[in-house]
Amino acid sequence: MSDPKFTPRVFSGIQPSGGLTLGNYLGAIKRFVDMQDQGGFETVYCMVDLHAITVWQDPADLTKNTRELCAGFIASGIDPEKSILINQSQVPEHAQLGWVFNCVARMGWMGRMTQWKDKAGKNSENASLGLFGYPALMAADILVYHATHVPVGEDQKQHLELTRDIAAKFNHDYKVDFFPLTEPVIEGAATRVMSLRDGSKKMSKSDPSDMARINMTDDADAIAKKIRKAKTDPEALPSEIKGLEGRPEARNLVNIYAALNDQSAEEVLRDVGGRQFGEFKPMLADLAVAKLAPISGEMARLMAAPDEIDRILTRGAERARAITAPILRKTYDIVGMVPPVAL
Ligand code: AQP
Repeated sequence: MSDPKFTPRVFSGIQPSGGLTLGNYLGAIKRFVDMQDQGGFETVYCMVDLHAITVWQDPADLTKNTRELCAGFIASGIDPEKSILINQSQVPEHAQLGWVFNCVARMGWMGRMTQWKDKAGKNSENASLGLFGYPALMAADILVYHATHVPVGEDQKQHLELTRDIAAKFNHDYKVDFFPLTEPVIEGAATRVMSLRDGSKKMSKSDPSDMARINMTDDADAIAKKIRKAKTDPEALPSEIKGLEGRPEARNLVNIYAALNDQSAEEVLRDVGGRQFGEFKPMLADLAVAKLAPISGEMARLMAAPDEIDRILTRGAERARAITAPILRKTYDIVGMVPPVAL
């Protein structure tokens, strides 16, 4: 249960580090839309461009990907009137609180993050300082809104735990009860969509193989081809979940089907148990095209008017700053920073 002292507020973000994938859609954006529409929360959704540059981004691609991500949010059902839609760099309080949290978080905490280990790999001496500090900025993204809930995919669980650790350490060190202990919301049949080529690897927008992922901008032919070529095993589908044990690729396709069709994996297996992949894959491809084609069509329409996207983001930043500026100022007061005075 979240602390009743805090306004129920949802924050989540996605990096404009490439085109949106089906993993981002099922693991994150679909949940963002649900939380917006269910009511009871203020919702803030962000294109985390400052996070994206922790690894090299071509500037023109970053601009395009940020606008395309914004189009993807809106085409998927995020309403910029109901939700606050922003890109991180237009709301400077994210980076400013991020600096304070760089001074609260400990090196040892950061070094234990699996995303850091995965992304820096063996060449950590050559990784950016920003990549190491990524989770402190992510904590600031969330806590600069006093967000109480954060919908994310399974891979972000550890960063959410660190966000709670940073909030707790700040509150403890300064003897305040200022930052909430945010709840992760990791729900649905596809909290971890896997690569279509390797069931042990997450589907990722930066995977070098385009066949490993479904992009939200893929057309019907590309979607059907990628699903047809997806790695599977020679067995028929089981009728019960336990029959998916040790079959990560089969499990992944069933989970994708379930999430796209708003069903549980159990329900899907009840219907398709006993069928071969030769039969199931075309069913999945038809479903994916039916669900994704309207979104990609709407994305293309929105991308044809980039000025309108820029206006939405500028307006979003204005609304966001009405929340973030007072929270940052109060943080600075707690830390002991001298405030400006009227001249
Ligand atoms: N495969 C996935 N399954 C379920 N959820 C996923 N998410 C990402 N991939 C999957 C969720 O999408 C949100 C945004 O993620 P992100 O773009 O900020 O960073 P990421 O997790 O690093 O995503 P990618 O696609 O793997 O990006 P790159 O390749 O740039 O690192 C998060 O809620 C995440 O859980």
